[in-house]
Amino acid sequence: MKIVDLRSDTITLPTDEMRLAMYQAEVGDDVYREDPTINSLEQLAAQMLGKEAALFTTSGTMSNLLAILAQTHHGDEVLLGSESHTFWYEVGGASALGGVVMHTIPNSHDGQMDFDIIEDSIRSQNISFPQTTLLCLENTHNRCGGAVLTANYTSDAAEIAHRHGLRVHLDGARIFNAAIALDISASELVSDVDSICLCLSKGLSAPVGSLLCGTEEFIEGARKWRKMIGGGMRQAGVIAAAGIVALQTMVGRLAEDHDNARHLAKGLSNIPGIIVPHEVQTNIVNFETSLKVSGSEFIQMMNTRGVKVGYRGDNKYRAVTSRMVISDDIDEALYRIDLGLREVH
Ligand code: TLP
Repeated sequence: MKIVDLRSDTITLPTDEMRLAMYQAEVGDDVYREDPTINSLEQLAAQMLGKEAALFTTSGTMSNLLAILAQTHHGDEVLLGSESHTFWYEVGGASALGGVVMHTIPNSHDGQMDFDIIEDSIRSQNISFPQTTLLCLENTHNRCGGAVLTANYTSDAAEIAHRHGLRVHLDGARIFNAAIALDISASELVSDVDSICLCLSKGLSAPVGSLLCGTEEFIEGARKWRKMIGGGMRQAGVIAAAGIVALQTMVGRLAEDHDNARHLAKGLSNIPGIIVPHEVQTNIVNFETSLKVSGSEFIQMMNTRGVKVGYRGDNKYRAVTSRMVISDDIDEALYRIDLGLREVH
């Protein structure tokens, strides 16, 4: 039985072209800035996102942490979405290591935060208040089912932040999914944010890595922080090589993942007992069940039928499409889920 793994797009395996590029990569000591492959990857990412410079990091979590460390001071306040990845899944690193207060603003189901609430949350000058110095956005929005923030939304949010002297960081782990869904260039989409991270290891299928992008000055600061937290790598061109292939060859095909996700969402909503609450915009499908089975029973039941999805608590689930699942696999998963639920009823 073929397993249909819909837990995440992080499960994507490197392509043969990536493995060959890794084998052939020219390398050097990156702490001395002498790894030509890393230098090329950083230049390519900066150019694709329209920023001056980029820094290769081990993960999206590290990039987001560095963005906060390099743009705040200990004790500052950071505004971020109540459903943001940084708030939920980065082990509280911004507070633990950066000493910042994470002030959450409600995310609506489309990943947006209300502009009035953002503006009202920015602290005035008062001896008793922390200084609000950074606004974080996320595009596409993971917990909000891969929702896309438009270029206008991003610019308007950045305008509010900048008017009050804040900087803006965008968690763009899946920024190319957003750009493809909106049919605009990624650089246009992020032109008004000060820093952005993108991930190579999700739908783009590279085995490791993320890039943090912004001004030369910001990246120099982030590079120093990266060294402090042990992220200064040596001949890491062997992994950066796969990242170059990812950026050069894997962006366009993300549209296929979006088509598969829409197909999955449509099929799921036709199964009695399953609800897909919101329109699917990219490669993440959030769905809910109104069944008597518990979440863990549902997951177990799906596992025995060779379908893997993520559990989000409260009878809520996540299915993510990627290069590892083709359209036929989606049909197979739908068939197995339908069959399984009929047996439970
Ligand atoms: N997300 C993972 C899990 O951590 C939930 C996934 O399976 O989706 N920002 C966003 C928006 C992300 O979705 C993720 C990973 C990260 C940052 C962190 O990236 P990594 O895993 O490279 O640290």
